[in-house]
Amino acid sequence: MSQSATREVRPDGRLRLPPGQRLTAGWPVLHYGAIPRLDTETWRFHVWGLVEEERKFTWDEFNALGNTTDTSDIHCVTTWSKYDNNWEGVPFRALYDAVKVKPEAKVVMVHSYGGYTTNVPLEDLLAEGVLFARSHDGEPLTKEHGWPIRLVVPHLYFWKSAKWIGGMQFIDQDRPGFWEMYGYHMYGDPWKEQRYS
Ligand SMILES: Nc1nc2c(c(=O)[nH]1)N[C@H]1C(S)=C(S)[C@@H](COP(=O)(O)O)O[C@H]1N2
Ligand SMILES: [Mo]
Repeated sequence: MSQSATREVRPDGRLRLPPGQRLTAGWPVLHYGAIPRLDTETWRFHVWGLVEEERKFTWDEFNALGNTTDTSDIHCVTTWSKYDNNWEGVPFRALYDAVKVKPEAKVVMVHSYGGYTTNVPLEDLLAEGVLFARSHDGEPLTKEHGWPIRLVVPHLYFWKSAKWIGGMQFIDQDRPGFWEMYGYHMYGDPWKEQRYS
């Protein structure tokens, strides 16, 4: 990657490459534990907590919520970044509109098949570019990258982008997810280098 690429400036005036990051050409695979065995017949997306009605969406119901594409950069806390990822899937906003979230809900505990969790403020999930991605650069997600669907939260470190996502629990107070319990930052803004707390 050329020097100029790493000095690129974003429309908001911040450097495109957050501090302490370096560009990678490939796409590393990073997760704790084994890849869960899933199939779209039995897959469900469970929504519970501070919502009017608890729901379990089937694969078809979930995908019928809406469709969107977004291109964004990945910033992993272990210092690799990967530019221009083309994602396609269900926008978070479509799920949000479908489940009638109670006003007390402030945070979402994201749950993945296999037991991984991560906490994200509701406001951040409603930001531009947040989606449940089924495909990356025009190809279905591979198993190691989160098939059949993963969360993508482009403006936070990539550990918030849970692979093999299976549910969201709406809660009124922030609490740590899996890596957050082991010292990762509760929020994780790459431009503020909120890596560990
Ligand atoms: N379910 C699950 N999702 C996860 C993780 C995990 O361990 N389990 N690791 C996170 C971390 S730390 C990173 S950096 C990214 C890596 O995604 P990738 O393997 O597609 O690059 O997934 C995130 N999502
Ligand atoms: Mo990570």
